[in-house]
Amino acid sequence: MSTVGDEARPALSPGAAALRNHERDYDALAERLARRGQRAETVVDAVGRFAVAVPSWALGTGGTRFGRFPGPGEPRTLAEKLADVAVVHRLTGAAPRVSLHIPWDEPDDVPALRAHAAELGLGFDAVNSNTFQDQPGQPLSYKLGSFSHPDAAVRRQAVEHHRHVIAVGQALGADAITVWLADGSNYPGQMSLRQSFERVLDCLRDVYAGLPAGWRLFTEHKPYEPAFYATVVQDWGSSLLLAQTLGERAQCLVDLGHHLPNTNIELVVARLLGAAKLGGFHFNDSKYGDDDLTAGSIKPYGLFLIFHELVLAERERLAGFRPAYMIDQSHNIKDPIEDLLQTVDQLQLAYAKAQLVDHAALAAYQESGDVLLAERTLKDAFETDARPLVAEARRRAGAALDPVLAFRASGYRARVAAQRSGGGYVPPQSL
Ligand code: LRH
Ligand code: MN
Repeated sequence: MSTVGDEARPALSPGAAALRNHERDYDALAERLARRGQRAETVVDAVGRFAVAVPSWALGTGGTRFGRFPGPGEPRTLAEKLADVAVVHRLTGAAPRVSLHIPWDEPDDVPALRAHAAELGLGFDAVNSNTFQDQPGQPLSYKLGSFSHPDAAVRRQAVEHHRHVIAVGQALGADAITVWLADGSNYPGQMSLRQSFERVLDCLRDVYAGLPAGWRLFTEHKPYEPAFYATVVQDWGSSLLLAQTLGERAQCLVDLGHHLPNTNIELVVARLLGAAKLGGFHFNDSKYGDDDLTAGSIKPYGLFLIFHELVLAERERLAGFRPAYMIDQSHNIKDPIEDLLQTVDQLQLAYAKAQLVDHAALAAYQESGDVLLAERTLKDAFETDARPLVAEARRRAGAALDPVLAFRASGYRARVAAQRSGGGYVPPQSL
């Protein structure tokens, strides 16, 4: 990439100026990495292969029990949600799939939805069941649980729901189901701690037995909420027990927000990787509880350390390593599309930095017991400004150098705000 003196040239358009700055930043970083014996191209290619799924439930404004502050142009239909996901994919080049939540986003015409998604260049990732709410007309309530419910009829109802979710997913071309159960208790004595787990395992066995060929079942643990004393699948150990008992197509899903403060999540990831039971992620960030904040916004070093474990597994071609990368966030105060653009960027960045670890040096320092230089080897990668590598990967994918600024410049939100309040539908091609 050649650059010449600026003074002779007329002022560049903002786009051209941004590209020129990017090229200079990229060149400078590539030169610096080369001095460290690293190839910028290798990282750009790796980032180019990274992809994450967008949750169908995060395109509208999220809220808390205290309130929700909806923004302009909220998607009203699944088709409009897909249009918004297509915008995230177009600007990042890394969000080609949607993870649906059933029945929140139950398609009324599956073939039409699948065709519409394909037109938009989108596919479907793991589908999510929901036995944490009662639906209108539902015969039996999940108030006291679903798979762990004392009443066998409620458990059967919940198993039937999972079979339905799998059928919808199969028709959409998905190949996995995520099972997060709110099952638990609020008071000591309310629920048998062992029998509730046995009942969950029994029901999961029924669901697992009906898994289509090539499908996986992800168990998602969570320490509390909505149960505030004991949650049946409370931690990674409980999730791993289930996955190991069910069979090789059952794996554990790690939602970053589902860990008590100060939990070493990268250690949990390393344990599940070692057991060939890491099925996937729900990426987000949190300060206190399941806050569902933007990934990388609170603990960016923690996110990097998780990706470090993933890159090690990738490099070692670890058995069973095929993680489903998905986002699970609640966009309470940021524009949902902008939040997702920022999230994908943060995930691409953490992945790029993890690729920059000098793995040979790290292994040598670990083996020789050089604690400080081992730690510094990780920090050198984390403290490298890898943004030009991520921007270059996006540029090569025909996406935006800076997705958030490109989205703002597109005026998409204003357009959909006008259309959706007026009842029209805005095709994403109009970005
Ligand atoms: C539970 C959870 C689960 C989803 C829900 C939307 O907290 O993380 O993954 O079903 O959020
Ligand atoms: Mn989740």
